[in-house]
Amino acid sequence: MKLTTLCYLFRNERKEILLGLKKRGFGKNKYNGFGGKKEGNETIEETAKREFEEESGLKLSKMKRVGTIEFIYENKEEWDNKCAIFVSDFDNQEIKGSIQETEECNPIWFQVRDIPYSQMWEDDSIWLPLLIQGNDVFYRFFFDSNGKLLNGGKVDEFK
Ligand code: 6U4
Repeated sequence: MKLTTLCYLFRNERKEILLGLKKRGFGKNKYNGFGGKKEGNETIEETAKREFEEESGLKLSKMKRVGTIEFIYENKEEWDNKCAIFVSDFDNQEIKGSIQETEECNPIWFQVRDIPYSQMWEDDSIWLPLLIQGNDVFYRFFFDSNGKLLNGGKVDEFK
């Protein structure tokens, strides 16, 4: 299964979150954190930083690993991915670059209380609120081949 990353950037004492509206590829027209596939022999943290910069324009110096989520798709093995989840805080680190819309993604700050869950992957409303409260997230979710959530739950073996 391919290894992927997702990173969520917060600011203003975690009252605001940066989300990207994906404009193409997997998850098109959905808001999500920033991330993608591990390449070559980079570490998973290097992947997370590279993908964050490619999709948002921001080069972060600090990210914290907070969990692992497996996304499994019925009859679409090529979509399956094991995703390393990271968080980062805008206010207490050196950040290079500036937020930029790219061909791939449009980054937008949201108030945490206004996160657009109806325009996100269905699983996000289950675990993102817990992540925002400072919890680790170790989950596995199963989807049909249209990306509809079938079932899933916590997985302790990832810890
Ligand atoms: P690159 O490597 O930039 O081409 P991309 O086309 O964005 O990657 P892919 O297929 O490499 O996507 O990786 C899938 C991305 O989508 C990862 O960041 C994880 C995320 N993802 C997949 N299923 C998800 C789901 N059900 N809920 C969610 N994120 C999901 O929140």
